[in-house]
Amino acid sequence: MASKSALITGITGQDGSYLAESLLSKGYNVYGLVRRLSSPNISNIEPIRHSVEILDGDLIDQSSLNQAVLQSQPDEVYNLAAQSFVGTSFKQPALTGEITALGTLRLLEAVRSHAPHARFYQASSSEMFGQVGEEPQDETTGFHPRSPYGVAKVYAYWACINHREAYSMFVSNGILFNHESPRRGLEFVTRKISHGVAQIAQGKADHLVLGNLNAKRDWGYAPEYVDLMWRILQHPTAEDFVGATGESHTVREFVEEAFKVAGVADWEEYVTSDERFRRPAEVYNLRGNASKAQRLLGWSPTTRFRSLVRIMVKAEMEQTSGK
Ligand code: NAP
Ligand code: F7E
Repeated sequence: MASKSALITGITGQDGSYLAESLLSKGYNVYGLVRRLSSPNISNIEPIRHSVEILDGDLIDQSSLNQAVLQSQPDEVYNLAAQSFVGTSFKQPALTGEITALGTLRLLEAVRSHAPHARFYQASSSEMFGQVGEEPQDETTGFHPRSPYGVAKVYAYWACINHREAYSMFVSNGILFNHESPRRGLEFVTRKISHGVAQIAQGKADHLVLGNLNAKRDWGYAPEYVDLMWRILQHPTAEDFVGATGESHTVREFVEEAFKVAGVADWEEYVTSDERFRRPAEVYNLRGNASKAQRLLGWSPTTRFRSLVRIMVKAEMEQTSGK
């Protein structure tokens, strides 16, 4: 049987790079959409850059998406590209809407025109739940987004369902809770902490400034979540699934555990909280229920909170010490 082809938008990001590796190991032909930057940002895909086909394109530009779909003739499309940082979405709300909301619609339209039988995965987010009215959150929980990012993801989520219903396309949402790794961007809180703690442990920094230490998140390990994305598209019918660990912890607990792993006592001496890193509207508490994914897809994450912190801090200590 001929190999399947997959088109990944956001291949240079955390999830895109893990997903590309996973699909290559399954024998897929992998195409990655990459936008033009003044300095290329390909460190995450450096080891596999010769095994994947890079296509120029931007979620803001319809014709580049049409071309990417035509060139790749995908069996599966994974839409992982987004302006994905909630903090920036408050500063650049219209750009976030252009990329994260309308960009998804543009890609759906490109697939509808040029590969209507392709299966389409949308990177939906627990940030859509926002100000939650029930705990834990699952596929039936209502949305109350609390940021321009969350609002844009709600638009994209419904655009996907509308294409599924209006045009009988195979479009599925993965509503994934936070998932992290050493490839996480430095501005996200887990990586900011693991990086900051490693710097402090090695005497290269003497403090770490954060925002709201009381926020709670359901943090999982990214490589396990890209496996869920693939499983969602192998399911016989297009449906939406939550991906989560079912456990939530505060930012403060993440900090405490990270200092413990790094072997630095008295974390409170190094960490301060500053308004600069607080958001105009906060999502205080998220915890997911992934029992549908467990039941129908056989997916359950195995990396728990303390192992995740350990993976991230150890990777950072090695990098910071130049090993
Ligand atoms: P990420 O590391 O920030 O990666 C985002 C990717 O999108 C990067 O490859 C980026 O390219 C690309 N991109 C941004 N703007 C673009 C544009 N205009 N056109 C084309 N590509 C563009 O994000 P991630 O953590 O891997 O997350 C993947 C997806 O899942 C995102 O849609 C995110 O919103 C969503 N999500 C993430 C989580 C999580 O916890 N990680 C949870 C739920 C949902 P550059 O390298 O050029 O910047
Ligand atoms: O913040 C608090 C902050 O920026 C987590 C994205 O992948 O997951 C991510 O969004 C929490 C928030 O991630 C700092 O206020 C405290 O309550 O790491 P984050 P996020 O906003 O949860 C979802 C599921 C996505 O879909 C998004 O794309 O931590 N916090 N102090 C801080 N956050 C940051 N960034 N920096 C701080 O100093």
